[in-house]
Amino acid sequence: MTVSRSLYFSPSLLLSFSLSLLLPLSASAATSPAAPKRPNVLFIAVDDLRNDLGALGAAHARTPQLDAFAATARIFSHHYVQVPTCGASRTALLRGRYPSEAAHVGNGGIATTHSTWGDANLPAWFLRNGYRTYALGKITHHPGGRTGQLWHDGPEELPGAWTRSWIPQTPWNEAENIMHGYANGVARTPGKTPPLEAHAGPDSAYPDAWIADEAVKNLRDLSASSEPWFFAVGFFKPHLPFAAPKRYFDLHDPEKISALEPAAAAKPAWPSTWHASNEFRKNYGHAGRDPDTDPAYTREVRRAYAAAASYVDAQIGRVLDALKTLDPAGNTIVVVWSDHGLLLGEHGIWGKHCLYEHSLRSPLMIRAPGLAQPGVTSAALVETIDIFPTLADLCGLSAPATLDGRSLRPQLDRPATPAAKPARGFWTDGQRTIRTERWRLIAARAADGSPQFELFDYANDPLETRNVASAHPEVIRDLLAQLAQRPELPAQKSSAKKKSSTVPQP
Ligand SMILES: [Ca+2]
Repeated sequence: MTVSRSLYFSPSLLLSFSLSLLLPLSASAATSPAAPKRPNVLFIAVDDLRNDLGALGAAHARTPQLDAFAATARIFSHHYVQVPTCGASRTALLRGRYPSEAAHVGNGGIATTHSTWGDANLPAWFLRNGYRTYALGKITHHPGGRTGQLWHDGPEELPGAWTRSWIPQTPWNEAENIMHGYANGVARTPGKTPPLEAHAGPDSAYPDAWIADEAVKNLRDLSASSEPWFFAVGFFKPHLPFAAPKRYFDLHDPEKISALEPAAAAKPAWPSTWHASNEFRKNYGHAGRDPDTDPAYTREVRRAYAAAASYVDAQIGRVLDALKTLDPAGNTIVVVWSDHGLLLGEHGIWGKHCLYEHSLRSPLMIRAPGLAQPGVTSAALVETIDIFPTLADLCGLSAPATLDGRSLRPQLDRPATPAAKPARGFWTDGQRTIRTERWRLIAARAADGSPQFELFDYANDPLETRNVASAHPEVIRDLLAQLAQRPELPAQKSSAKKKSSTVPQP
């Protein structure tokens, strides 16, 4: 079945809308019934969710709500983020651009560089185009969008972009505590509290149920609005600590958590960009246990992550159910996105902060009114920077000339449409990667400053167990030439390989 793109936001309707803007106010009001309201957008951000969804083929996952949503949406099985850490990935999302300075690969990229952006960022762009823009929960690096003490007050992280940016009042009180919270308002004690928690209590024992409550309440208010709205709702799980009500753990039998292939779990034997998993190992207390050497603990950690994913799935489902009631015709554009993936023992890494496949690949699903072939997966390589131009396109807005991404309308119209470009990723120390359908090149510098390459051939090695750089110099030349089309970021020393107590945060 082919559905005309006119079912999205038709150019003719857009023209009549634009003309109405040129009319005097009274005349405009008189003709307003003919002026279409632009589509609303519900943007759901999930934190640290890798492609472990049933709808993405993860047999062990228990994610019924997102799977049901996927059946109504375009599923992008090969979506790649630009930077594998929370704040920097969200910087790329909101700018719609690859990192172009060193600050853009750190978590402070929005706060320290937004003054040069103007309104060329996703929420400001929608605001300027007549939308009300809302950010609830974790949308930028600081949940609630404040950068002061405990992220409670102080300067806005992204001024002039949001009609409102906030977190609900909860037992965790401060934004920094809600980000890493345990059950019933307990805050993390860095380096001491555990990475896992199963609490025999209701969903509201953890923050995401509060986010869902607040989202549902505000969706009701927004649905009565005469202005179009862009509502970004940011959930916290399955980010560390892997914590959820016990009933979500009960969905996952630890005996059925499969072990990784030994070659996939091995620390790279070649000169590599491996790191020491400091966020996992140093920010939490493990009571002497190590998932690299203790198979029972490996299963516990992987099970807890799956449980946290099931918990956030249930909370997202509540928001999607409310939207279904409020907008039964499905006129709202809905995006589900995660800011990056996570390695759960692959390459001997427990975390993100690297340029391997599972760190950069994360869920992206888009539902638009009139979507052709809902539930069909697009395997095209797409990137987080594509979301801004896609939403502008679907809503009939022009897009800033500065955007690096491409609208995904071709893949929404026809899921078999191939990728428009490779996927690029960036990390500290000047590390860069490029992913094509067959290859991934990670370009870095060795300790002595010489170039260091990791090349993976997914056609023959989907688990990234062999670095074949020395066998394919011509492939490296070609991929480096493509990488060179983007500016190289100045090397910025990462703490990831050091024993410092300074640990990359989310
Ligand atoms: Ca994250």
